[in-house]
Amino acid sequence: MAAPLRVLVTGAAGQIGYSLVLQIAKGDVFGADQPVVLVLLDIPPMAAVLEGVQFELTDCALTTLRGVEAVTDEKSAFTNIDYAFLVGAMPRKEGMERKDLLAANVRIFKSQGKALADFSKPTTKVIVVGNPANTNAFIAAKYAAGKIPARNFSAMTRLDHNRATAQVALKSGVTIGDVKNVIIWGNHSSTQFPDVKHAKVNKGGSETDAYSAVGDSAWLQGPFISLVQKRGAAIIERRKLSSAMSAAKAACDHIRNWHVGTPAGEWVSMAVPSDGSYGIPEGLIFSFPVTVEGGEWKIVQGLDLDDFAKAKIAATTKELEEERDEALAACADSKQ
Ligand code: NAX
Repeated sequence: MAAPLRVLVTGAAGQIGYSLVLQIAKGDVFGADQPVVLVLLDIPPMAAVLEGVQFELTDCALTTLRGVEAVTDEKSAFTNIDYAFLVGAMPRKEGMERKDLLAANVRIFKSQGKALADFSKPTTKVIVVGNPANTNAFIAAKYAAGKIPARNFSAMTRLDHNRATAQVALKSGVTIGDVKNVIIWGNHSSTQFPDVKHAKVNKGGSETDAYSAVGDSAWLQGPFISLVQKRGAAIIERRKLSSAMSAAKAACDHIRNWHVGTPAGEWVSMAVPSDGSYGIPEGLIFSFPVTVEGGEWKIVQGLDLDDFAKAKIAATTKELEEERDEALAACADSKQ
């Protein structure tokens, strides 16, 4: 059996963490033959809860789980890890302005970026789930630069990708496995652009495009887009809590594809540092269609974008540029 991978989950006392740690521990991400050591980080007031999660993981008696460490300091958390799931973030509190929320998160991700540089490996790979995920990933990458390449940083738009795939399957009357290559462009926010122009659906034994399979262009260009963009809010309204089970599953899908690759002819959506593809400013953490081989992602090139798509992509790019600039200003203000 391979040597264990050291996998960090931050915010591990939270609700996404509770679903996520089990999936990683039982082999859903790295495989049934790959042992893991889980490192759980949360803030000191959550130490007892974290210990409870640690106890439960031990009690799962999993053959793939070779150890669980529950910690509340960054040095212990980030030392020698192979993968980091950065889930913990400052939630929006009543009366908090967007700008205050961004500044609070910039402090967290600046500190964690430095901890990655100081204590992690040059090969460590990072997924940021905590919101604003794209911009938090941008800040963490900035402060880990020099030690860890920017391309090892990503933010999660896989939940949006999975939501879009599921809606196309439902509307086409096929199963999830029959739908591939939807795309989420841009930010993990309501400006994201869920695009099915290049998606393929296997219907009745033959492969067709999603527009033909769904048979309702007006729905795909209107209600479908808002449904995916606002799905998180719809879940909060009903559950009185934000998405957790589906978010944890998506984080596992994201890292599994990064670790083992994407199937031939298929891509997934990942927010990664732009290399200028599709005119997106270099360095912005932007959700693109990507394929993965040998642990390296590649942005899918050469997809045609019509004027509708270009306008949607421009809007989400503008939002990300604004967030990036506000975050950089907050970095300059913060002394830590
Ligand atoms: P919870 O509030 O249940 O848990 C968050 C945990 O993070 C708490 O235990 C908290 O103590 C901890 N935390 C706060 N600051 C920390 C720090 N500096 N270091 C370590 N831990 C810290 O939130 P949960 O529902 O689990 O959501 C976590 C994050 O995921 C939120 O920012 C949320 O907005 C974001 N989401 C992102 C999604 C995505 O698709 N990218 C979807 C789901 C989710 O909404």
